[in-house]
Amino acid sequence: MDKKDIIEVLERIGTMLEIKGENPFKIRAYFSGARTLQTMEEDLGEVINSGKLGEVPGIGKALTEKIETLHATGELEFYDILVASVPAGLMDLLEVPGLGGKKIKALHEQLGVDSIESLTLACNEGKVAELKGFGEKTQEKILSGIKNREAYAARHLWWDARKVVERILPDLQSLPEVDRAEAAGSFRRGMETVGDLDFIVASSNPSPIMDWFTTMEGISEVTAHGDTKSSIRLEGGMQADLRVVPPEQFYFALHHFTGSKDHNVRMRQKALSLGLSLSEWGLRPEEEKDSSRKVGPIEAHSEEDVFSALGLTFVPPALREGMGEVEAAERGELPELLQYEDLRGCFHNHTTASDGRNTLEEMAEEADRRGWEYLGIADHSKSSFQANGLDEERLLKQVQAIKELNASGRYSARLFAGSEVDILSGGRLDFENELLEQLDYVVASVHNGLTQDEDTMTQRLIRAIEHPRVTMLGHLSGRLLLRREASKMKVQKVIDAALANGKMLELNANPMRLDMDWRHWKRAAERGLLCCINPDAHALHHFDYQLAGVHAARKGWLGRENVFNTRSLSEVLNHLGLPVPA
Ligand code: DGT
Ligand code: CA
Ligand code: CA
Ligand code: ZN
Repeated sequence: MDKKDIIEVLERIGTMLEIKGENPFKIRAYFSGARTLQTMEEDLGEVINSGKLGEVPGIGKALTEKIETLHATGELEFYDILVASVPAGLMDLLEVPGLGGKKIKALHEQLGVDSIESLTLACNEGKVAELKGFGEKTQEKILSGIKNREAYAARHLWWDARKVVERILPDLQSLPEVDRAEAAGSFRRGMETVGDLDFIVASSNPSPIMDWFTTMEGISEVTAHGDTKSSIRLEGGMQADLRVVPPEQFYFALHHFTGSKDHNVRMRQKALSLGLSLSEWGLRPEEEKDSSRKVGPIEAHSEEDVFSALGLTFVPPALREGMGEVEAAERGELPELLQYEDLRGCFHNHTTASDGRNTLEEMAEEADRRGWEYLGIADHSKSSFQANGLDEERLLKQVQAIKELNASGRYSARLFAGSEVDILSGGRLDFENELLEQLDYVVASVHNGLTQDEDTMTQRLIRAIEHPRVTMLGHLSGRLLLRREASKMKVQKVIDAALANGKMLELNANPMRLDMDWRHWKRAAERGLLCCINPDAHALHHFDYQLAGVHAARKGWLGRENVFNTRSLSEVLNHLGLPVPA
């Protein structure tokens, strides 16, 4: 093992000892040993061979032996044992700038942080800032450090891609050489995660556009700079391609690069069945080999034209996943998709009573500001103690407060008193029926034991669905996109149970969740499953998440009629079995 690697091992030993809270003198020995090696000018191998390592100031006997072993064998039992004794997630935290052993120890002991994921959560909840020796600044630094670390991960949340597109696209569109510009690819299809951005531009003068794109602000690397195609990496890690095509090709290129591949394959097959050939360049009659008759290409002045040339109605980008959209467009049977404006309220929201950042009143005010007809409050239940879940007494107080606010006429949005009740590990709910009966509705969610085996989890969820007081299940799979896998379960069985019991499933609109996944919604909704799109808001601006939820719903072919919270207040009251005012 060479010097550089040995230094790293020594530093990691020091850090692990810190995390374990070992003797500070012992810890310091490793860090100062690492520093000594760093500044040592002589060749480490020579020093060792001449037997003089032990004489170097700052390197004691124990350290000398370890360095010599590492240098000779590349291994050290002491190190291996230590590594095995520290939770793996804790060592990941070292990759966050500003975090060393002592801070990690504090985070682990005082907040139960054991992974990047739980650290992000603790920061978002403001808990890190409250720790002694941390503060608001440190918390912010940690959060941005985590973001940077993720930056080079392969995919990005649609929500984050959207911010980048909103920054770049208007500037691109306003360049004088640009006729038209769009962001295509998975972003345009509203995929929950996006690999790279694909900008398509119509212009007959590409060169200045290429120059602009590759010298834009916020670029960390230009990976390709061609005549009509360039690729960049942005600060933050996201990659973007830009293609310039002649104006007459624009809609064919836009369609092609919007994808998906499966959709494109179906479209090309459809074209072939009509004797046409479809590509990113255009649509033209297939070459007739034995004919001298030349027929010109078909023009498209909009994307609609591309579809109608194939006898298809327009397929919204959200549906272009090869899930039968081309066949449905042939028959003119595409659904009228849900729109953001259709939403009239939502039901899964938190306040300062549990782990939200805004009070009940602030949330109500925001609902009014957004013109919503109703707002459901569903704070955590008592078993979610890490989220300051409400016990019976605090929940009843909140129910009372909500009643009083409704009676006061202060807000035009009707408030509903609910709870996000934990589904305990056997499927039992966190509150007794007697209490649940006092609520307007119940969102039942899993927050612990997410790694149960498939059958156990399926049974657990079904039992919750069968509980008479449960209105809907929250964030079915518990996945956190790009961070945490979905819990294993037999989704179809859960959907069957929801249908049999007339219960709803949530489409959690948090851009990191988008759960239940849109891939299940098409068929489930066809069978009659009702969807409720909820932001799971922990702060006022989280209501914006509803937009991500609507995108996911559209990918699941959902229309207004499939979504509970598009309904009017009186319909909602009816559904919940509550009296409708005259
Ligand atoms: P991403 O970036 O991984 O989130 O996914 P996309 O869908 O944006 O994929 P990308 O960026 O590789 O390519 C953009 C679109 O271009 C893709 O959706 C369909 C089209 N495309 C790219 N390569 C192929 C291909 O080999 N065959 C076909 N049929 N279409 C392709
Ligand atoms: Ca892409
Ligand atoms: Ca691409
Ligand atoms: Zn939850």
